[in-house]
Amino acid sequence: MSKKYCWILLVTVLAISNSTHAQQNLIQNIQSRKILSLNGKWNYIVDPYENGYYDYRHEPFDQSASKTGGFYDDRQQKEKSELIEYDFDHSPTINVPGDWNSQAEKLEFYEGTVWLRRQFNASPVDGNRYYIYFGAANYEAHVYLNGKKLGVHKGGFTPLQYEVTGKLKVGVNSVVVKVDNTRRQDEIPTINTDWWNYGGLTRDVFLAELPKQFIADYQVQLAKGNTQRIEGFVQLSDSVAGRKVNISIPELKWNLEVTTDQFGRAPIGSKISKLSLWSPESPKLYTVTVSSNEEKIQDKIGFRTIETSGNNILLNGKSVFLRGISLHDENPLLAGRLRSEGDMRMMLQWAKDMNCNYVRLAHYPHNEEMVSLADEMGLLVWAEVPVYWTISWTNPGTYKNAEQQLTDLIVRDKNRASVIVWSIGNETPLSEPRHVFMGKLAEHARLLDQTRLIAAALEVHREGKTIILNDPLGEKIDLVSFNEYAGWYWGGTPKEITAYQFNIKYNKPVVITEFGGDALGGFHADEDTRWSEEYQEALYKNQIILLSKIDALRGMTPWILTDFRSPRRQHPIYQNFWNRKGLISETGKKKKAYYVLQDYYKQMEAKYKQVK
Ligand code: GCB
Repeated sequence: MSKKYCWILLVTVLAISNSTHAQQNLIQNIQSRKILSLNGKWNYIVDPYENGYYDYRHEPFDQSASKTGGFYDDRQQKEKSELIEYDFDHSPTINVPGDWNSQAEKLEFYEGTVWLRRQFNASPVDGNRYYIYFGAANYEAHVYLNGKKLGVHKGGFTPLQYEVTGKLKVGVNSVVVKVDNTRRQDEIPTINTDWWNYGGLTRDVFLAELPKQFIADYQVQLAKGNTQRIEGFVQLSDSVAGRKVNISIPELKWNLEVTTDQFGRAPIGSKISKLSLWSPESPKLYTVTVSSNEEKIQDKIGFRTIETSGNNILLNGKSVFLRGISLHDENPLLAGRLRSEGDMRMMLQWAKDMNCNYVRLAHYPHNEEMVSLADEMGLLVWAEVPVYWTISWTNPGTYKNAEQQLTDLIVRDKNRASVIVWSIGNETPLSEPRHVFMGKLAEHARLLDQTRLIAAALEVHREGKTIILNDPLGEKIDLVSFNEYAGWYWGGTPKEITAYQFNIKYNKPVVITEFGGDALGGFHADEDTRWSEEYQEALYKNQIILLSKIDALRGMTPWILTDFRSPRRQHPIYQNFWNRKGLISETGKKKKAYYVLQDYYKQMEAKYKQVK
């Protein structure tokens, strides 16, 4: 049995087992099913002492059926003598999707538990199946429907879903979620990061109605390095053999019928011709239909290959230079997580206007809609999990959590042509336990997807004027990617950094994941003055000179497209809780360095047009 097959079986078995309180595996493209949006106003209760979860002996209410008092019961007073010390109906509301920090002034710095409640009407149909789906909840979510616990999920940037078949009432239903964004050492990410810890239900929430036996998952992609062969699988929700499934691309008159095995899985492997390949210049997406006896769903899928060969990155067999920029999932203009398609388009359009063909969606999975937009707008994507800085390398639970988040990311976005890189982490410091942890993650990513590149943003160190990259993880990954802050954290002023040389151990394409420096938009001075736009501009000019010394340089994602909020950044004049390394300020104004990168990318675009 191939490794790939093995994995798919594992996912399938987990997907269908419906154990209480466990995260269930994700249903592919659930948005395209019949859904009832649960976005909108949710009532919330801020609960710093977790009063709605623990009794006065600090024992959870939800561990004992006889205990009352848990806020998840969403109780209403029936008798005038009845004591209930909370009331969702009279509590304030916030918008979902949306983090709480940016929606209520008193919650700006809040890290802890908030209860959120939404009521909705349902009229469940016998024989159909129902799932409640959250695009993301940061960080730990306990989910309850009509007072019954559905499950607990950890990880702030990947979806969670629970089957609620048989648990919905005809009429009014109440869904209550306890969301806790407390930072903890053993979690992913850990306590120390450089971004705002936005808590809440930050992405779409909906109820999905599916037939009894539905299409749980599918993968329809080009085989590695082969532009004429589609490979993948369709997975039904139940382990039923002999079911026919049809996959078609009507525009190409391409049709394939496959049959499920005893696991309810039908492998796909078929020749295809006349495909217009997906690329940033021509982001062609085909409507792909997947249908079973009970269901017919559609997706928009692009087809491309991605590989490395020596120092080159080959997109559809041709060498490509990745003209990129890093992004956080944050709208600088409103300060908060991106909430709408408009927010996401704005960010990606800013990148495109800078002549980018590539974005690094740092440092955690971004919204799946963002990745679909990258497909549509023609931007290649580096996707990442929040294995960031110094996490608990020896804790098995921490590893399991990281692996789960990586799995969920890959399961979610595996049909997106834009995604070419799975990144397993950022700036993780060298040590033996870290090598073991990261090595296992790299192998896991490779097991899940052999068609994309595996990478991580590594660290460099210096000896004299030499910048050295010799992280052993470099052996296991496909790109040499590192963050390099010459001219900001070390190396003197911008004009001094061109004296450095590189010593890079690996013969692989080099894609720089970060460089940059802070500039307060609108602050002008000479190029040696910290925080000025001129300093940042000079830094970009000299970084480009410095990095051009690397023969294998095949791309970069400087840090970062826009200013973003971070509690670490405290200078009262220049930062005020903003990391100012953005090329665009928090008011949307382009800084001088934006134009340096824009010009450089224009040149690189012209240069790589000539390269075969
Ligand atoms: C880094 C981190 C990034 C920070 C950035 C900075 O190396 O990867 O998350 O925000 O540096 O501004 O220092």
